Amino acid sequence: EGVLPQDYTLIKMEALELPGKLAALEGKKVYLCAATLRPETMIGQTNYWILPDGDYGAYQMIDDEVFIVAARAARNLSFQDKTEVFGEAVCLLELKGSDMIGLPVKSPTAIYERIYGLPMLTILMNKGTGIVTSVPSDAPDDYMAMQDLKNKEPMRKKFGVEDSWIMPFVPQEIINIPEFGNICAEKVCVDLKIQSQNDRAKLDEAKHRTYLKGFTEGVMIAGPYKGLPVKEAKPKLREEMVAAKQAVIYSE
Ligand code: A2H
Repeated sequence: EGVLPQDYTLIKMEALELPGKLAALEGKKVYLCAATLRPETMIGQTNYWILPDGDYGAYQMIDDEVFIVAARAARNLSFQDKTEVFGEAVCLLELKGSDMIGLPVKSPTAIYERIYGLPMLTILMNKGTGIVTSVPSDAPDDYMAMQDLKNKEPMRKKFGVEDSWIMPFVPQEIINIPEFGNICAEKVCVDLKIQSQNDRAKLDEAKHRTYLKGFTEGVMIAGPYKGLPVKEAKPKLREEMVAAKQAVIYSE
């Protein structure tokens, strides 16, 4: 890490409405883009995360598309042939993360066809796009951030999160890991008695326990590659999403 560039898959989540400030983008195809290392888990998305105080922007990309990402990511994309002019990302609209709370999107391959933007306080604005897609079945950070919002009404109130954006959504069984069952993130968070999304040391341990095992021993139990090992399904799903223009490769 830090030596070789990280190769992410940018998942293009299509904005289904353009309320408030976003109305300025009316008539355009607008995508919120989330960087992931686990494209094979996208079937299990339940929501996406943004940092409420984070600075984001809507940037003009090629093919008449608009990407909502952090400025740093837009600049990187401009050097990866995703903008009209090399090295130049045109910002159409500046946004705060809070502008996206409750914004519905349709995200590729997800079982839930309409998912919502929710606050996560541990998002790093200098990694990926600053937008993270949430798969609480397989990502301990996503699982704990979801638990925090479901269990803490004051937190929902503080960020203006409506119950209908979170309560109906539950972790989906998408990958089996022999040692951890069908919802590995929940199992590991419970085993380690993790209390919240801010329990950094334990969450790092949980990630460590699940990340490698998911790849080496995980088997898909949902989606088109049901029955296939994760390490075989992963490149196939990534390539399919890229070919279908549902995702782009992004490195930083
Ligand atoms: B992963 P690495 Cl199912 N701030 O995607 C905080 N976290 C971020 C981020 C940001 N700005 N940008 C991306 N991420 C998350 C899926 C997933 C991820 C699963 C399981 C594990 C996992 C669904 N969330 O990551 O620091 C994204 O979450 C565990 C490593 O570059 C991205 O992949 O190694 C991962 O962190 C990138 O982490």
